[in-house]
Amino acid sequence: MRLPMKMITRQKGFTLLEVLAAIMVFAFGMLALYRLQAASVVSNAHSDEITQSLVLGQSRMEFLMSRPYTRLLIDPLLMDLDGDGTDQDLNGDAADDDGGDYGLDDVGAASDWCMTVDTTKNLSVANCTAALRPAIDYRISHNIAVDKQYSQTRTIRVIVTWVGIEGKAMGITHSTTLNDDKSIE
Ligand SMILES: [Ca+2]
Ligand SMILES: [Ca+2]
Ligand SMILES: [Ca+2]
Repeated sequence: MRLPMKMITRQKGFTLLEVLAAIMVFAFGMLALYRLQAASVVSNAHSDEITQSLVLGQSRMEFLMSRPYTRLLIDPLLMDLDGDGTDQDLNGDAADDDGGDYGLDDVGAASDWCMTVDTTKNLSVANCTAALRPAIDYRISHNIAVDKQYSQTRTIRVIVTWVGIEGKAMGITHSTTLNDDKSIE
C-alpha cells in the first residue's frame, strides 16, 4: 500500500528576508516623513520671517510717509543725514558716481537711520552694529536720496535685514518716491 503523498504546504508566516525588507521599507518611509516634517518646519519659519519683516518694513515706511514734508518744514527723518544721498552723479549718467546707489542700499551704521528689534521681547534698540540673532533680531534701516534720477524728488528706501533660521543673511526692501511739488504748502 502506498503511503499518501505528503502534501507540500506553504509555510505560513514571514521569512527573515521578508521581515528585513519590510523594516527597510518602513525605515525609508519614516526617513522621508521626517525630512518632509523638517522641511515644513523650516518653510513655516521662513514664511513667519518674511511676514515679520514685511510688517516691520511697511510700518516704518508708513511712519515716514506720515512725517511733515512741506516746503517750510521737512522732518529730519526725511533728510539724507549722512550726506551720501545727494548729487553723486556729477557726470550725468543717472548712476551714482560712487557706485552705491546714492546710499539708498546702505544698512546698519552706514544708513541714514537704523534700529534693531528683538521680536521675543517687543524691544527696539538703536543698535546698528550688534550681530543679529537668527530669527530673533530684525534690523530696520532707512535711507533718503534727494533728486535721484529726477529732480524735485526724494527717494525713501526702507530695508529690513535679519538672519534666517538656516543662518542665511536675509533682507526685504521697500522704496517710494516723494514729489517735491506736493510738498509745497
Ligand atoms: Ca544717506
Ligand atoms: Ca554717474
Ligand atoms: Ca549712507
